[in-house]
Amino acid sequence: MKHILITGVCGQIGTELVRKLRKELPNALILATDIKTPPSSVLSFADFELLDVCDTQAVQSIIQKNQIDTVYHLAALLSATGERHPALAWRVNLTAFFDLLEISRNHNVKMVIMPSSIGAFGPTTPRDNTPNLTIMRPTTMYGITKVTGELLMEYYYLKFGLDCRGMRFPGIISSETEPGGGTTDFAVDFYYKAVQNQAATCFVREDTILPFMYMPDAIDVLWELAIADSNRLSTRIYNVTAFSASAKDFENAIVKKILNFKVDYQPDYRQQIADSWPRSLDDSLARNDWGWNPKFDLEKMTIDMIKNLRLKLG
Ligand code: AKB
Repeated sequence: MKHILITGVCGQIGTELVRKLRKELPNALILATDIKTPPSSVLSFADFELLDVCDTQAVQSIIQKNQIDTVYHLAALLSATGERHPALAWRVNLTAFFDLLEISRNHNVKMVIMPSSIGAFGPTTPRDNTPNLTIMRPTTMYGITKVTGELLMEYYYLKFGLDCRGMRFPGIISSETEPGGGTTDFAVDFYYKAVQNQAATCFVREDTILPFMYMPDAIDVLWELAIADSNRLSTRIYNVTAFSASAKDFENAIVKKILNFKVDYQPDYRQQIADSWPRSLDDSLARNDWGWNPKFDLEKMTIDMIKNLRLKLG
């Protein structure tokens, strides 16, 4: 029986990952944790304990007590929040992650899965069809913690045999839990505003192109990479993407379904972050090594998002 620990379960990914893990592993111990109490949906799929990932003693005690063998480490500050609180981003995204890796190797954890991000790239990275292995000089604290986290994962795998696996997620769009503090959050906001017949204010220019993925695909990435045969993995960290779109492309896709939707573009400090990230990713390694293949493009996602948000928001 698997004993799984999820940190940061209250975030955008965690709230949906628990459902998938429970479906795939009905008999597993799934221990979801966060510094705040989760929505009731999480509690119906997993046990829950309050946990501050910066409290090393508490992390160690939870891992030991529950004989954890697999960790999904989702606790993190996103890019825009990280720019406002760089020291906290370092502590949560990196110091706590380093401590978690140390605890894992010393207490029989077999696998650690941690999402990285397109934020790990920087302005000197080739921005189109960005390769898996390329220049990585991020200029945000978020990016610095993500690229360093990636290096730590490779190190712990090579030196200690800890099976670390990560994926560089693009902007993730979900109808269930709203993101908090990311640079790609504008796209999610468009859908919420459109369904409530409100105009959106967008904090990046309309021609800002970034890679994106719909949450059901992101959950598949997390599951498929975790169960992939280790012998087939040619790297520990994979680029993954579904489609690239500009802010205007999102607006146009929504207007096809909700005719009166309007966006006011008012770029702020997040424009500079977006401009330092890839416009599109080469994820052929993930496709070749473990069969990654997204199901949603912008149009399919837009139909599903609007349907789900109408049900949710009435
Ligand atoms: C963010 O915008 O910070 C995240 C990410 C791309 O990592 N959504």
